[in-house]
Amino acid sequence: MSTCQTAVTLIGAPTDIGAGYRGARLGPEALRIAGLTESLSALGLDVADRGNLEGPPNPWTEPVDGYRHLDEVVVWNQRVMEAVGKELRGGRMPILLGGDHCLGLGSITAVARHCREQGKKLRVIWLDAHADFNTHDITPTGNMHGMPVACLIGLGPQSLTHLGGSAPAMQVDEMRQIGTRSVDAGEKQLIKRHGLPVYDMRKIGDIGIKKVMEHALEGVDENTHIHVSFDVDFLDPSIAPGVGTVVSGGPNYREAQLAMEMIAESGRMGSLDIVELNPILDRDNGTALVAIDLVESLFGKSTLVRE
Ligand code: Z70
Ligand code: MN
Ligand code: MN
Ligand code: MN
Repeated sequence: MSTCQTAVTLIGAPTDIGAGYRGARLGPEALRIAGLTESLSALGLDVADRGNLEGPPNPWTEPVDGYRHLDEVVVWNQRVMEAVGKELRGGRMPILLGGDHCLGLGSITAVARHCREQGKKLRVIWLDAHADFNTHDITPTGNMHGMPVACLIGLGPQSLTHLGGSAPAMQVDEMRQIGTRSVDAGEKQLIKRHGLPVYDMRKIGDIGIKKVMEHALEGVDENTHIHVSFDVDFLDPSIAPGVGTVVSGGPNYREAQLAMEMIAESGRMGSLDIVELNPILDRDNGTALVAIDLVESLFGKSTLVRE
């Protein structure tokens, strides 16, 4: 086993408050029904399922000043931050079951604070078709699942950038984005201006997933906490159609699996989000099953014949 903790806690956050489509609120149940607890238990992990958090319903209203559902997004993220922080303080590895990706803000804010308190280095591995680096003045949609990375580095409304008390929660050089292939025009400029480390699909095509992951994990040592934020739309739609926004040209099964295996081999994963699964758009819960297979790889299930 190459993980640093064997006690993990599932935290459901059944909301699509930040998304452009409804259905991600069903993600936690879809993952449970597909057997997430059983799969992780079979790998020898001590799994606790805390059930689902509660939060405001999705009013499904139009954006105001470039933010859709800002007040509700703040409440959901506060609850996620508290729940994730509690597990970290208790020495267990939190696994956030989204819900849409706006919740990565609350999750990572808690993780970042924990790292500062423990004197640990933080590395966030953001697996996603999207950069989620929009701000209210450049967003084409107002959907807040397109903004958590910007908020984490201090670009956004005070209520979100200061969720954990101080801003920013993290520095841009603590982030590595993998699999990026759908970025808005203004977002591209902002990525450039802030030097956000992005390994897009072109890079994966150029040098391969193995080298990309070697680069992304460079500098990780025994004092590093890796947070993996796994947006299921990272995967190519041919293997994972059950997400709100499919984007063609993503990692295939084996590329994704190798990425997960390499993270597992680092032995430093300390927290995880599984977000944007949308069973309404899925077939036979197949995307949840694929996501779980890949999460098994994150926790050390290996394809090596001789280990
Ligand atoms: C677009 C926006 C998005 C999904 C994030 C898309 C954002 N850049 N979509 N996650 N599924 O609206 O900001
Ligand atoms: Mn995302
Ligand atoms: Mn995405
Ligand atoms: Mn399985």
